[in-house]
Amino acid sequence: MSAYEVIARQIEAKGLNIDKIKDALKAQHIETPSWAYANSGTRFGTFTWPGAASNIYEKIADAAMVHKVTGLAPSIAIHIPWDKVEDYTEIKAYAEDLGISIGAVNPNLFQEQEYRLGSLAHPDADIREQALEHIFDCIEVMKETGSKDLSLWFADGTNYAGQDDFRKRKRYFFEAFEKIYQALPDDKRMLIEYKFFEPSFYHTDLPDWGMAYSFASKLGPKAEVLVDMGHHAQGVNIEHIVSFLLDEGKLGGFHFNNRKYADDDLIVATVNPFELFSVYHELVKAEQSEDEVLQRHAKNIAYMLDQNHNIEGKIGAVIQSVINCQTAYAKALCVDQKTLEQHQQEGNVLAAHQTLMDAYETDLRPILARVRKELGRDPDPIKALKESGYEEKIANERGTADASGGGFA
Ligand code: PSV
Ligand code: MN
Repeated sequence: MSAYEVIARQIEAKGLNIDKIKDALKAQHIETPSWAYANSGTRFGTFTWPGAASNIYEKIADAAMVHKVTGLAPSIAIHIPWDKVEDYTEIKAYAEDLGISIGAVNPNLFQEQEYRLGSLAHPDADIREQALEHIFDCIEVMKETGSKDLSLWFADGTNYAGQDDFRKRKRYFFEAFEKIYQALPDDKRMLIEYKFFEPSFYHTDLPDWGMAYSFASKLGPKAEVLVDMGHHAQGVNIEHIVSFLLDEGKLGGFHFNNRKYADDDLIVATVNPFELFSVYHELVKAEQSEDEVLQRHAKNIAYMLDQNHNIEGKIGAVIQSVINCQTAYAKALCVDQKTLEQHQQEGNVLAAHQTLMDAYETDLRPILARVRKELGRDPDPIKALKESGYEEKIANERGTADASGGGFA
């Protein structure tokens, strides 16, 4: 019996259908971020990588390569103005030619000198207006590229007690959000991303899921919350937040990455794979729920990476993240939900935990290799990248770009 057959039988013995699991895995979609392909670093410095992308065309080509070897990354998120071009219909066509599409559009409201005291919550009405205009421009970019999601993150906050008035800033945000909401076409949505600190160190205007949720709820159905895995205090139970937002119909998207200490933007699931599995477990339960509203909502989530690799090659690191999302999803799909529910109902604490762990501890690599083969991909995407010669090719053609190609420098 092959390794695939052994595990497939083990899974079917739990009453699960291996073909359904494979179908779900084939439909998985992870969006990669344009900024992950460029040279980026920390405030201490930036290490350049041979062949790292320095414009949106190169970033799209790299994202297309990731899709080519994984089969589950058919879109790229862009960040404006890092990815600013004259004609956005051109990059849409370029991406489509390479087999991918333009995903979320991220306005950048944290780099200009004007934003020292904030963007939408800046004390000066002219700066608030400038920030709002930039977001309106990004909505136009969405229309031209066919993007569905406006992904909003704000560095707004203060560094010192008494520096500004919380309540006033909150109201500025809501006023601006209402205008953005109105400008957004009905087939598009705005995702509100929170982050508890950094670059502001005393207070951040949108620090947690509760405040993002409050704004999104008041705005209406086109506004939802985006969960970035690195944007919580240590020890916060992210899967619980995910479950709550799912149940409220307000979970719009993810920024997957991993961290050890703060917002480290490391390769997904390299520090805490169990956390990612636990998040996917909540998602799978919602996807498989008999509650149709919940099910529909779960199927409409934007799964995006948000990473900044500063000591390693860009493309392999993105592929590894995509693979780690695939692994977590596969394990969550292998949870015996019926038995789990039964143990929960009976209050059998240990058996419930063991049922969950049984899926987490199953080595699904043979199943994933089979899924990739059936998608027409190499069973080992990292090896496929190496063997393709793509990295040498771009290093030769592009050379080593300086650190200003987009992304945090
Ligand atoms: C902020 O830390 C953030 O998570 C936001 O999503 C930004 O758009 C992104 O990182 C920039 O790398
Ligand atoms: Mn993010």
